[in-house]
Amino acid sequence: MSKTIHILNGPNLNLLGKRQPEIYGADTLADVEKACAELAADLGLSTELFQSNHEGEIVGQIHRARDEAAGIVINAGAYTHTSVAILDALNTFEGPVIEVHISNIHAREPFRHHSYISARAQGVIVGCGVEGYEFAVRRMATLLA
Ligand code: CA2
Repeated sequence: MSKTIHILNGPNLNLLGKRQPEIYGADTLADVEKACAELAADLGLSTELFQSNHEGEIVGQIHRARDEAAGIVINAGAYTHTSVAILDALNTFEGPVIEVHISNIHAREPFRHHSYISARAQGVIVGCGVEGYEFAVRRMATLLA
């Protein structure tokens, strides 16, 4: 059976492609899911995409990933900048973690410059648009090989 990568998305990312295309682009989360699944299949992996607007649900999904996923790709949205709970959950996961941000958080407001998740991540991809998710899947294939 192929190894599974969980691709976790935080609050408001369900609106991808529907609002603020000047910041987040025109692709929807369903487009991201399809592109990542196709790429993962080419690399001998599978993906499962999850999105929630609730911090506790993201923590719960990280707990499920402990049994179900070989690696985690995470864009925690605004929780990136606030959530010790998500960092603590990621610290219970044994596989690699790659953090993704669609926008360049370092070129935006100062409160977006700090990420709690980066302390746990093997890699961080920012400012590459939704293509960053595919870069993360590719990197995950290297880390899991
Ligand atoms: O650049 C990113 O990927 C962010 O994680 C996106 C978060 C933001 O709070 C982080 O600082 C950076 C916001 C997600 C909002 O997603 C939307 C997508 C489309 C339309 C409206 C919101």
